[in-house]
Amino acid sequence: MKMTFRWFGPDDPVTLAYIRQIPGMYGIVSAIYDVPVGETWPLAKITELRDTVHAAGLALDVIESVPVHEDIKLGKPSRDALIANYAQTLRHLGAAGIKVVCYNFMPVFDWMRTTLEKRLPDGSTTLAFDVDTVANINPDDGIQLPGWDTSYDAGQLRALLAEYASCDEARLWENLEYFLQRIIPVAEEAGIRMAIHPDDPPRPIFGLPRIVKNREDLERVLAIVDSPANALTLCSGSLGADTANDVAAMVREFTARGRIPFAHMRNVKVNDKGDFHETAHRSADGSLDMAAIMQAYSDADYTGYIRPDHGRMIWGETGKPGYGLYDRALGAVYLNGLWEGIRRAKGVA
Ligand code: DNO
Repeated sequence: MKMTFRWFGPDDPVTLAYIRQIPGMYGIVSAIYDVPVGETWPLAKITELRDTVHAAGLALDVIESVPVHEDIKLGKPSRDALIANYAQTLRHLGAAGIKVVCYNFMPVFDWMRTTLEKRLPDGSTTLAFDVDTVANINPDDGIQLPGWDTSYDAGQLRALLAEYASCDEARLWENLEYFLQRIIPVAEEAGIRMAIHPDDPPRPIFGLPRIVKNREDLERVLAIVDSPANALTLCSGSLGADTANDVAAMVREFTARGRIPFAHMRNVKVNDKGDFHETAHRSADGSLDMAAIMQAYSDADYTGYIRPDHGRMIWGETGKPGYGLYDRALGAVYLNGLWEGIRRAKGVA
């Protein structure tokens, strides 16, 4: 297992020097943030990022994310040119030594929360999602929710949602198939494993289709192209926000098939309705048995990348919600501790 940490580039107040001081830290997960979605990432920008990370004593093997343009998800005629750009980005990433590319296929919204500052009894704040709040929003009136960054204004958002009116789940699956059939051969040649991130939360929102929500969906994605390069970012917190999902069982199944190059570890407190908030990583703090999930990775002798996903805001830290230093660092140390204990008990560390 290789422990990694997300870094948002030179403007991130969480510096590479701080990240390196977290015990057991192998590398960074990052991206190029100043190239518009749909354009090719220049090789020079990628090698500069890699060299910066390496100079700080950390590896850069994983990119999160190379975003997929909405026209590709919608299957518009412009998709071929956009897929060609995406393919070229993968070639550049491969040339720079990148091994894994995380991406998602969620229409319009990436992850979505209804509040970024739910206060927990211990005084910390955290991200939360409330099913009724979202159900009561009429997207035509504009969506004022904090849980997503976007460059769309209200009018553009309305237009985009209107385009998705004719894109149901079946169509979205077709468009994912079209994308993967063209991208996976390029990834194979570039030495890259594409790792799809599940939908977060794992449910339709605002009438938009969502197709990566559970075990069956993951299985179906992998079947589109049966190649190690067509793989998963197994996100415990996203999948675990549906109590019907057994995350440890998914880890067992898909590691056995060699299809999890990258894992996000996050705990959530969830109810059967689908409301949830993010908690500290420890099993006792949330609904997910994090120890059982790490045990599943250990039983597979997992050698892929893991990162602590979001953390709470603690100790007065301010900044990008979910992405402060302190609670994510505690998460990394907790996960490393679990791993050491589990490996020792097995007699392999
Ligand atoms: C949220 C992240 C997601 C993730 C993308 C992957 O914090 O887990 O934004 O990076 O969905 O494409």
